[in-house]
Amino acid sequence: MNIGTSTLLSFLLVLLLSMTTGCTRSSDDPAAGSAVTDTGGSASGDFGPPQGEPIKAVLTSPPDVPPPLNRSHPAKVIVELEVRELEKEISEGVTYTFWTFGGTVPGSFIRIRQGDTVEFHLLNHPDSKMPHNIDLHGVTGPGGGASSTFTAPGHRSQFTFKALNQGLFVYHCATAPVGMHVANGMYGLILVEPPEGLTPVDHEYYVMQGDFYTVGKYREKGLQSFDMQKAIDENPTYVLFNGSEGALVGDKALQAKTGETVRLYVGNGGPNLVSSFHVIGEIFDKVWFEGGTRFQENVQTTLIPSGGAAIAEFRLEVPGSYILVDHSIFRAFNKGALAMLKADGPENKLIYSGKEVDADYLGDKAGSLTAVSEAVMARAQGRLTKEQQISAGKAQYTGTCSVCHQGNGQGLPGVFPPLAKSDFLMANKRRAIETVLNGLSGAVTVNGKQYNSVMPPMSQLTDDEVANILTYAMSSWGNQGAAVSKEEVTQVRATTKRAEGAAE
Ligand code: HEC
Ligand SMILES: [Cu+2]
Repeated sequence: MNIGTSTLLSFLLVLLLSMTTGCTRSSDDPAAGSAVTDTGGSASGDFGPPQGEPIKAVLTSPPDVPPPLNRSHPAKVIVELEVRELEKEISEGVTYTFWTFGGTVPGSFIRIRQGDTVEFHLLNHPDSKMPHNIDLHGVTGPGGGASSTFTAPGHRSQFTFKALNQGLFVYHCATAPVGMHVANGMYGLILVEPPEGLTPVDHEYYVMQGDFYTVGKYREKGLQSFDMQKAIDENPTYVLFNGSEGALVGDKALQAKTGETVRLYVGNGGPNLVSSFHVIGEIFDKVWFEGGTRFQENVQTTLIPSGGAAIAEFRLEVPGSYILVDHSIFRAFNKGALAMLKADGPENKLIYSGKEVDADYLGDKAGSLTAVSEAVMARAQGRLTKEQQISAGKAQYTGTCSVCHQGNGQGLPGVFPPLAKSDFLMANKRRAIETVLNGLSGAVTVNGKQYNSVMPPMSQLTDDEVANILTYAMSSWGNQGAAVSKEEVTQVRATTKRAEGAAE
């Protein structure tokens, strides 16, 4: 067969296929929605005019999801979403002015049914500085609502759409500069349930990833402003679930019991990064990839594009802490893309022998970082005490230094030198700072014993963090040293060269 015939044949095939789908998906046929197409997926469709009294949509803040609709007919649904520009915590002791849909990042979760007619009201709080609008990916029509919803501060706007397609959709602000509005947290999820609803599960949670760009480096304290150049370069300072580092860890972790099934509605607001979404220690029994109609089974990591979503379902067999990460793993451990799901219940040693994942994976995120922010506040007010530095340093020593030098500072014989009663550490403060910032290699003698190994540079830590960690180490386990100040660390950083490949 020559090229000409095969091209012609495939052209005819495509024509034939589009004619068939054209019939089953005819939008003015009320039965179209229930028609099963040969793709195995659902049809888009109009289920006729709304029935009954208008319903006000229940909106929830993350990680909560509105309850299932359990409705068997299309309705008129009223959604009211208010934009607020709010200064909130992005990490312990770090704040950022977020632009939000409903006061949270991600914005309020919206849940409707395929075929519903949605009367959408966008309100922009009078305290806002910026105009905003909304583009809902679940809307059929140019701009997804954006052109009808441009709303100045103190104003409101309204438009109506019919939800023709089922699925899990992202919504976001699309006001220029679009990237900046999205980077400031203006996104959320809208679930369009299939007509028959979704299978009941024990827990439904709302988790959404986003990348953030601040002028200061990761965990640099205080109010941080948006860095346009970093955003253009796609070089985020933070990659986060639910808008702040630690939004879903410790006592804010997602909760479930063994034997229960969890359904995660996971979105990615971007603006730039694609997420490799993974739950450490779990396998997704089902993933409705890209938020669409069909599911894949037995998935380890699912890709969630910027401006996309996925539904992940799994049953919990073994109790413990499960860590949600973007498996582009530096984002999890150095930019904040880490959340937690805690499963309570009896051990199941046949499936897993036990041992907590916390210490292995969480590091300083396992504990509370309250002491850290207290120290930062105290320093800002010029009343930082050595005791506050020690408490803050202890929290940060855990997970940063303790993997090698051990929690009790004893090190490991022949491998990692001790910090406890270390003559090397205590002899020279400047050298101790240099060791942390720039690493140490070659033969060293500590308390009469020789070590010849490599300590990696830790210049990714802020000056505050280095000062607090060293103050803690030099005042613990029998050591009696003076406090190390942030200024001393700044001075050493300025006057020494970073090791090759180390963070700035
Ligand atoms: C990956 C393992 C590792 C980590 C993490 C690590 N160190 Fe080290 N550290 C070493 C090794 C190995 C040496 C010895 C290097 C050599 O032999 O030249 C060392 C040496 C030192 C020394 C000098 C020797 C002594 O015992 O007094 C100090 C001080 C020190 N580390 C402090 C820290 C602090 C503070 C942290 C956390 C910010 C830290 N280290 C994190 C492996 C590590
Ligand atoms: Cu906006």
